[in-house]
Amino acid sequence: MTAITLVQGDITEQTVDAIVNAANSSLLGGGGVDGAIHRRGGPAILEECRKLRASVYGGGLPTGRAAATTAGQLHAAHVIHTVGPVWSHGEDRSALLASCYRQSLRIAAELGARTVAFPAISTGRYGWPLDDGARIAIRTVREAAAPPVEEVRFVLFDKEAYEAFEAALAEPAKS
Ligand code: AR6
Repeated sequence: MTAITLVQGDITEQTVDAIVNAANSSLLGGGGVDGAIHRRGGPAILEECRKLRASVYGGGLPTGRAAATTAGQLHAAHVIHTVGPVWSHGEDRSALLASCYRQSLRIAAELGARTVAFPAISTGRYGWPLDDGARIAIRTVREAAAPPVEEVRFVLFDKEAYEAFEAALAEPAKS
């Protein structure tokens, strides 16, 4: 069974096989986690993102999908870029948010990753309410994590995010 762990901190400082990036569909970088990953990982990541755009994702990486590149100078072998949905009051986009976790885990498994670090996708600039984002993240990882992934580590930037994930993790898994 895959272990789900929580840490408060900066995802770019983690030593894991794969780090998941809360990217945007351009794959060309941005603020938040995305900015930090490109800054700390160096230009090799952007170079591979450009190649992905030139080959497979000319129209951009669709929301809910994921794609991998090198991790450059980060202490990881891979960065898995995924595009979270922007929060909407009028529309339920939670299936897209769950898809980010599911697709990222699928790619991590294909890459043979045993340890994977996730940020709280969509809960920053994309405005997703933290408690709900945490519940979707934990529920989806419980359902979808499979060998060879042994540990899924959520790396939460601040205390509020950490506590939201702690509460979600304390809720019993639905059978
Ligand atoms: N380590 C871990 N978590 C972080 C870090 C970090 N270094 N920095 C921020 N967070 P966000 P989104 C937290 O905005 O909502 C970008 O511009 C942050 O506190 O990074 O999916 C992209 O290019 C929040 O809880 O991602 C897109 O345009 C969580 O990570 C857009 O933002 C996600 O915040 C994506 O927005």
